[in-house]
Amino acid sequence: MLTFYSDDHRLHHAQGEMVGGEFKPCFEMPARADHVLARVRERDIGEVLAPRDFGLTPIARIHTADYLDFLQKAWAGWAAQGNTADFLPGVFPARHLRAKRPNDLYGQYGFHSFDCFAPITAGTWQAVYSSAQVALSGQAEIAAGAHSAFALCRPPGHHASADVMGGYCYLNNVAIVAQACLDQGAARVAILDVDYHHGNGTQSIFYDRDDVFVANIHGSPSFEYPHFLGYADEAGAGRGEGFNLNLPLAAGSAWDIWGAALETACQRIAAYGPDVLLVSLGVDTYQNDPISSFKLDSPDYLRMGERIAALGKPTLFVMEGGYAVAEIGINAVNVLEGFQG
Ligand code: Q9C
Ligand code: ZN
Repeated sequence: MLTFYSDDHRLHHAQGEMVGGEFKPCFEMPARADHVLARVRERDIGEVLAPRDFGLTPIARIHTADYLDFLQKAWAGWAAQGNTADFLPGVFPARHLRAKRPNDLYGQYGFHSFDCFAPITAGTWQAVYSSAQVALSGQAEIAAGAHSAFALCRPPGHHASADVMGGYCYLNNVAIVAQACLDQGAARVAILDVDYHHGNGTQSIFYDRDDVFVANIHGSPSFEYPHFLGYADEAGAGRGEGFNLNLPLAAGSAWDIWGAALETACQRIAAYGPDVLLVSLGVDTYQNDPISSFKLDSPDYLRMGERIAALGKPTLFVMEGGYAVAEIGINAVNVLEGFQG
């Protein structure tokens, strides 16, 4: 299968994040994409292509104008105030406050964030814009008749909702692609999110819709990030009722439990009968991932790909998380090789 990739991901390399009360190097780092790309080449799964530029229009189908305006202007405004270090938010319109968008940049950052894990740097906008174009280029390949493609996105996207960033995510690449599929004539799209963390952004974007079925397998929010979404009783709302499936799992889950959840998700996807399948491919379910608790081993990712392939749908894999940097390439490409058989 073809892989889409842009070097622009390198433009987003933030200084750090809070871990155990200390400011430590970001887990979400450029080396992640480098390792995946190296493995794609080593295993020779297919050509690597630069993305095409589809512009802002498909991105604006998912994200609000205010949000995109903030993301594009934030760094320049921050730098104009004399700052040189990363821009991070610190105040959010949580319960008991008023969610009215302020005029100042710092207030707007809090308004458009749910945590402090989406820093803005000089190159963040270009990196996230190109990451979305990588995803859209994969979508175009599927729309042109390919059975599968791999969008090697970085930064990831599944924690970002229509107007709120967080969890290393700014633009929701998989959601942008799902909407592009629909806009080009697909009637039903399924998203299978296998990242260790619940894809809260993706869920929220499609929660009241029946044209995108979203299935998530993840560490339960009862103990794991993002803490405030991802429970099993979240099944969709309004006409979207029954079109969201959450399979939260216990800490320490290994392939026996994880694979059973995948089986459940795949049966629901098969029953939905999508025209296209989009996989939010996070490999932070790996046993040696530094921020996760699941116990998947590298060969398990081959089985994951095999089961997804058995759905028989045109499938776009969209890279999300995975922080065991040395093994992220092996695990991600194992899914693709398992899929290809
Ligand atoms: N102790 C993705 O995998 N970490 N994002 C918070 C709090 C944020 C993960 C840690 C994890 C975000 C795309
Ligand atoms: Zn994750």
